[in-house]
Amino acid sequence: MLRRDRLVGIGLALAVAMTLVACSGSGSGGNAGAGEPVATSTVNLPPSYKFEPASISVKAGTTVTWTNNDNFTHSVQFKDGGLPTDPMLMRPGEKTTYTFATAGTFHYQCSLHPQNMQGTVTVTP
Ligand SMILES: [Cu+2]
Repeated sequence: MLRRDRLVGIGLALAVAMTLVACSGSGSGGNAGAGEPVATSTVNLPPSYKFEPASISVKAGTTVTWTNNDNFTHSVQFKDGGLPTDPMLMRPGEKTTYTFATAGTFHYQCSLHPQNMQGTVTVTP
């Protein structure tokens, strides 16, 4: 119980710190990097437990391909935007695809490791 309370405390502290960083970085536009979507239609899952790049941008009508090069089964599960929410599972060496028909910002996760694996697809008209 004590341990969980401490973890929650650390989590809150991290959230506050990240908010501060985000605020200080906005305006001048100096921090290209972390949050900038990469213009690509392919996402790699290298060892271990990550989408790379985690944030991509494509034009509407583009088919995005995720390739699992990790040694564990992962999935792509959409979280919003009215997209199908059934996880698309990929065993090691497998790939999955999805065609984004309409513009918007779509968040997804690995349904098996949502705490480590989050991604975003920004679809432009
Ligand atoms: Cu996973």
